Amino acid sequence: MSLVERVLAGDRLALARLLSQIENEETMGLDDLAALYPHTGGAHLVGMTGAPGTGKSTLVNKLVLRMRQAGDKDGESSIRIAVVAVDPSSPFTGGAILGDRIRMRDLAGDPCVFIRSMASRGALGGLARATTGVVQALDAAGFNVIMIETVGAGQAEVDIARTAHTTVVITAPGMGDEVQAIKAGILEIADILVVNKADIPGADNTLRALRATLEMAKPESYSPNDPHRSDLSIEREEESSGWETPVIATIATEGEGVAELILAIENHRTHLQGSGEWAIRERGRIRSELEGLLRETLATRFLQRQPDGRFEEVLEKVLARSLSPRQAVLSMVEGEDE
Ligand SMILES: Nc1nc2c(ncn2[C@@H]2O[C@H](COP(=O)(O)OP(=O)(O)O)[C@@H](O)[C@H]2O)c(=O)[nH]1
Ligand SMILES: [Mg+2]
Repeated sequence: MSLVERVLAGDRLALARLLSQIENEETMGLDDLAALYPHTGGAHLVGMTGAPGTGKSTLVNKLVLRMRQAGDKDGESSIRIAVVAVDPSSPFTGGAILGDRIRMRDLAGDPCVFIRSMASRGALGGLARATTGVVQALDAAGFNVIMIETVGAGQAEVDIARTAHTTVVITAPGMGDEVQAIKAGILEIADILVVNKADIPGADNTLRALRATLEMAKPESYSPNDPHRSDLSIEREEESSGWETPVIATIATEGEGVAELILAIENHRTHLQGSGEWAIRERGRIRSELEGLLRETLATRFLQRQPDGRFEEVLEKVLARSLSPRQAVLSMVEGEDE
């Protein structure tokens, strides 16, 4: 059996091997991914994003446990869930390791759960590309829900919003997150907002502040001519008609609020599918993936074809201010000097 066939047949070892090949951008793995592509499109992609230490890993762990148990009760014990943890090594994520260890312990041995931690080497763009590939492979392998845990830091959150169908933004009291959230444009990308660590004093304030900010940020109050609006917010505004972003308080360590969060995630999927927004998001997602790949491929190929030292030569001219960056690029593309 080929690796592709084994992955489709549910072979976990084959899947793990394929994911490594995709992460390393090995041609063989990327070819296998292409062969698997027709089998993708079935999974509900759920992005879980927030600052380090807000409790994302703990929460994801509880969500997965609860979803698996609920499946058992409904006689749907076959619900398969994958977790992709994208946690670029950060000097202040001491808690992440603990959360991940607890998660591994609780979920290890469940054949319907698959956890993958993304290695954090190379450029951020490479990581995003690898994550997209890993998610596609898991989708093809038949996981019904794929949770993508990312450390939110502005742009990364926006990128996740483009990768996931449902974006859950996690905050915690006392982290100044209410303010940060607004700065990073988090509210624009959140389909569901979670205030975790509701057991900590001050959680009420965080909840209140977020609800108030959400109320103010309702689409109607946007000025259509606001130059600071991102394209994404415009897209999302059009898409999000009829969905009111819920704000849910949780205590991940106790499992409190977890059932509510699961319900909100399921409601959002139902909303996306019922309103036709699922298809709209799917198109937007694939469009931006295609555009990104096209840009990257063209730039890489172009640079490979340049004579040795050509780029450096042009760079020197820009440094010396004898060419503007735009002129420099045009001169390379058009094969002229000045
Ligand atoms: N008090 C309290 N601590 C929590 C809660 N959820 C998670 N934590 C703790 O916060 C720390 C960071 O959690 P972790 O899940 O690793 O956060 P992540 O970096 O966002 O993935 C760990 O020590 C958790 O035990 C909660 O609801 N209440
Ligand atoms: Mg974590």
